[in-house]
Amino acid sequence: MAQNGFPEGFLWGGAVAAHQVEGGWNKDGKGVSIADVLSKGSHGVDRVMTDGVLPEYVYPNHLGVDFYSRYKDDIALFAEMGFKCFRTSIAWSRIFPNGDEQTPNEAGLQFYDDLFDELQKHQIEPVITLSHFEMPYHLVKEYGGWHNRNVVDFFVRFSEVVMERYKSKVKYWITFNEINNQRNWKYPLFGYCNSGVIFTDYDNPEQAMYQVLHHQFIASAQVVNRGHQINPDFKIGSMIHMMPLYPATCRPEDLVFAQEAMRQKYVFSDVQMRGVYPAYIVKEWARNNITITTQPGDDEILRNGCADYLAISYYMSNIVSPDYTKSESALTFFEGSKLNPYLQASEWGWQIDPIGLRYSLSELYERYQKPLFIVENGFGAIDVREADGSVNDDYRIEYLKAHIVEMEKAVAIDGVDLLGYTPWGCIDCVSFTTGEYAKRYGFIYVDMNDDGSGTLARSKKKSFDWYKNVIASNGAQR
Ligand code: BGP
Repeated sequence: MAQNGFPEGFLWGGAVAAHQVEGGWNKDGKGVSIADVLSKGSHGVDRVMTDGVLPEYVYPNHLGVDFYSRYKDDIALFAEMGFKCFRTSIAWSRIFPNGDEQTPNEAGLQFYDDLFDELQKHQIEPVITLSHFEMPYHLVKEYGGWHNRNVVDFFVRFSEVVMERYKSKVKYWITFNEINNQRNWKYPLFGYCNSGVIFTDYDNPEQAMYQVLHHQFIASAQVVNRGHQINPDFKIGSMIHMMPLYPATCRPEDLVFAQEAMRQKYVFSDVQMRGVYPAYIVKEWARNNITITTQPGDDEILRNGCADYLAISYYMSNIVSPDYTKSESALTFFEGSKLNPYLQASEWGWQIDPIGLRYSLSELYERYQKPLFIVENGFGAIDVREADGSVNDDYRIEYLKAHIVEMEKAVAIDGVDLLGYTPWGCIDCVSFTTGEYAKRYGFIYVDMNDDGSGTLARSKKKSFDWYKNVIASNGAQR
């Protein structure tokens, strides 16, 4: 191990998702995906789930940042920063436009072949998410999304097709992006995009959510299993949105409340990492009269499909207490939480907590004893471009630096086996929660604005050279 704490071969890189960067929403046979019918929001979070009937310009994902045609130039910039890996997703609707066809769309498969070849040319390892907040819209309309068990088979077939096709080009896979975020009732958008289901449309929303999840757990386990048959060297991860929930005070009631709240996150990784539903959730279902429809053999499928590593996104922490009401959480990301007096928050109420990252890594590593991968972390901000075109994003550098310091402690002091680090939105892209271009994360600025103006030209922000140095020194210079 290198003296600075990061192991040799540590995967420094960046992350995006297909629907937030690619654009080309109807090119080369691509079908309509759920992300294509989400309207733009505003500074707050009010993206509208439409039926694809609004005028085209209000759908930011139709254009993304035109990565579909500009990926070669963008990858050259990633290579200039020294990226060892690049995380993106495969748009399911490029491969199976409706989701339920027998034959995949060759043009869609070819696009990712070319993309992976380009990465390979620069020795950048792809890290590929199979489901990142999008699915063919047809499966939502005709099948009711992931509430319908047939969707499991469609997803497994899609996954088999791409894992077979790219078995010599892609080693790191992730089944579902932030599978646990569906539980964040404050943002029904997460559940909708992950599963095509609005849980509150059901009489028992909790039961509907767990039914959806059971199907996704089964699908994920089957994909892990099939993937290992296709190529035993594959590393297939599950992923959660990690947001530690701290007790608001040292009052024991607060501690137990926070512990129970955390289980609502851990249940997702517990099932995928251990292959069995934990006792606390079985008890919870019994208490709340929740019944999940399963099929014979499901337990075995789960047991035989444990993920190889746990990927996490990490942006913030929150504090919770049984005393907090829903309305008090207006300023924070999480329902039932308040602003933490010891932390600062971004304009969107995302509370900045680098130490929480170290805490999270240690907790998760001790819980599962399997490698971890930070596949998202970053600071969304409204960047100002100076007259000379420069963007002095010192706040972003400061945020990332502080997180890297804590990440190193997790590796060097706590002994966490950490595979890599891919800051979110390494190139500016469409914000997921707000649908805006204005909320930016990138090292690379994209000239695109929410009023539709902009040339889509790329330029380097101050953080570009800073991150390049971080990577070149394997994290020592930051
Ligand atoms: C995560 C999602 C990403 C990304 C990120 C930042 O939850 O996995 O897709 O968008 O959050 O969120 P936002 O773009 O809303 O700022």
